[in-house]
Amino acid sequence: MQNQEILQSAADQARGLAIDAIHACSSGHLGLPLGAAEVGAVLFGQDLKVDPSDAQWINRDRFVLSAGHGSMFLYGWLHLAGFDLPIEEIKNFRQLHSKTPGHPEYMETPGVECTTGPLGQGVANAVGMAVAGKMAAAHFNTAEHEIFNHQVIALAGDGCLQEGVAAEAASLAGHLALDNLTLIYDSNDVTLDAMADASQSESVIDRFAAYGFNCILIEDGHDMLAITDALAQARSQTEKPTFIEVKTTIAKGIPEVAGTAGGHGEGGAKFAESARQGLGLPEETFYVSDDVRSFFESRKAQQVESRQQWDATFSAWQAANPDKAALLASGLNREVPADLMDQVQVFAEDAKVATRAAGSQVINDLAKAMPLLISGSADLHGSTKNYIKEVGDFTADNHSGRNMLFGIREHAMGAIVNGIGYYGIFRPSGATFAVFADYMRPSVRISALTNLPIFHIWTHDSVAVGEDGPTHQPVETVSGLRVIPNLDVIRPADPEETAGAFVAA
Ligand SMILES: Cc1ncc(C[n+]2csc(CCOP(=O)(O)OP(=O)(O)O)c2C)c(N)n1
Repeated sequence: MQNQEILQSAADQARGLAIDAIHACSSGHLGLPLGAAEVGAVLFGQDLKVDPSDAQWINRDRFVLSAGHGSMFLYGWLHLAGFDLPIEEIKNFRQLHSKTPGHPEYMETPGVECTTGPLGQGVANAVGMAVAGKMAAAHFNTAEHEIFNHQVIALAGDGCLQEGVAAEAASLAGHLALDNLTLIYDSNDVTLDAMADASQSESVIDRFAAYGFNCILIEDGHDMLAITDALAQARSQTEKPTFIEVKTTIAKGIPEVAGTAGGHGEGGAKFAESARQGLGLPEETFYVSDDVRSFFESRKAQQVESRQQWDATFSAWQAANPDKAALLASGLNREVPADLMDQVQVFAEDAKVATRAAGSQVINDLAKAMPLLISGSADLHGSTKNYIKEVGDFTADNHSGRNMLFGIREHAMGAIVNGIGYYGIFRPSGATFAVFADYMRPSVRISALTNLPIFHIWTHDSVAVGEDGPTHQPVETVSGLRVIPNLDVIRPADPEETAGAFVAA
């Protein structure tokens, strides 16, 4: 690797930024930004296909920091890579109204793809983005022009991978053979309270192999050549998602806490001065050297140039495919036909139709009016009745299918739907029985917090589900959903109201 020396300086300076930011506010998490600094250097200095001057470029690689507590990792690298995140924002880490909140928040910071912090969900968001990337390629690429061909890369720690939602999502990602997805596992043997072996003893990499991932183990996670090689292998995959286990030393750079649970949080910040000396950093805090700055400036110039080449392809594609171009623009602008209410079935006031049967008719009408509408179910399409007819299922072999078969994975369904929503072209939804909304509640909460253009369908909202018994009777469920801030909960009571509810959603 030609740039190894400069990337090593960048890694140590990124460590310095994390130490200084966390020291300044006396809170935050040092462990991941210091432990995974070389991963960051290779990703942002070499691997990621992004345009820092336009964080919304539609064919960018999506990078998801699933381990959101390590937010200074993301902020430090976005700053160095030349995104619109000036050093003042790094100095304002964790302050109210800064662009550098304690955990990454969607729409607050250029380059932050999604809100993370609740562990595990970011993995499922990344799976959703990878699904959306495949869908976008299937809907919009043509034999002449490839508009979408990016990767989705997520960084997760032990905490994320202990969470069930990550397991649910990874299992589906393997099944769907999402070869555009790479999951990097920051394997540092430490969680928060203790060493990871206090609460886990399975081989995580074997688990991911069983899910159907192409698995790579990097014994020394500070070896940038090994990281470069693994990421290149991931990019050339054409059959499976890739899982890269990177053995790192948590809080590397602060010898007093490195490699221990004491390195996870802000505890090491009290050793800031000696740590900075040990890393070869000058006394000046928030230091970035001229050579590191100019390395990233020239990298950004190259990235902008590649982006311009893509722009030329995109213009040619637009000219050759005006209908596709209009559809893409409508998806990106979250447009909904103004006359949508006129395009769905009208039900008589006294129509004797179950609300979910009415919903089935309406979602099929909506799907005709909105070609980017996606409908999924957690193995209950037969009961939730939200299957879109004649558009096929999204499978490993059919990326243009518009029905998602999530399997019995409600939490992942919510977070994958969020991932498709973050991606920003499709309008996805997921369905299950109302009583199981609680299985997906954490991702519903995030979807509300982030204003995502997605919706959830929860059927069988009645104590009258009768024979199924109390486990299936959603007595308190709707009240519980209504207390989630910014979540519109509509409870239609007849076919006419059902039509209105779907159109409103
Ligand atoms: C769902 C959820 N539960 C608990 C937490 C609190 N928490 C934040 S980080 C962490 C430990 C994570 O361990 P790991 O992923 O190994 O992170 P590392 O120590 O490597 O930084 C915990 C329990 C959380 N953010 N989300």
